Amino acid sequence: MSIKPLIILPDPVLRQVSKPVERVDADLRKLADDMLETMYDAPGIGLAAIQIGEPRRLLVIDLAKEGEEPQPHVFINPEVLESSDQRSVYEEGCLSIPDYYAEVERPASVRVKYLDRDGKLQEIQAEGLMATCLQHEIDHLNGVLFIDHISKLKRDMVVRKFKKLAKDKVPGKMVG
Ligand code: GNR
Ligand code: NI
Repeated sequence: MSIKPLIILPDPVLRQVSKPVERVDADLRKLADDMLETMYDAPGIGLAAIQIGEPRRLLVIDLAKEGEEPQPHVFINPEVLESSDQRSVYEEGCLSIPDYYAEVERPASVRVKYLDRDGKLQEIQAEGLMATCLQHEIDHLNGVLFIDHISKLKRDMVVRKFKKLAKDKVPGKMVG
């Protein structure tokens, strides 16, 4: 297992649409394990493969609280089958947009079908934080970020800040 570097805004990789997983094999399970290790290290409660530069339709989630038994979930080729009309608002963050948080409104519950790490077809009726997190991660598979769900004014501010941070990090860009 290994911890992978995270892709950070405004890297255009985050806007790629990920490709369906064709085979749930040892290679895919290794990727899922690396994603879980990277997520626990960050730490975060979810991670999509594209956040470590792999454009495959795969995400991991663990909502266990600190001190609890880990509850790693692997979702392969997830598809939202049904969304509730009822909405809920959560303060979201993203490992690809460090230290920025904003309230996002989404369907309060979703029914999602997916393959598990054994390649077995599964369905989940998700509510609460699991519903929000699944939607946040599935958005990543489609090149969508949580800031796409906030006002354009706020989004433009965040993108500008991260563009400036990225520019300041380029070697050779000296002051003066
Ligand atoms: O760690 C994370 N926390 C979080 C909080 C509220 C809603 C969604 C999330 S997902 C985020 C990790 C991440 O960036 N996943 O893509
Ligand atoms: Ni995210």
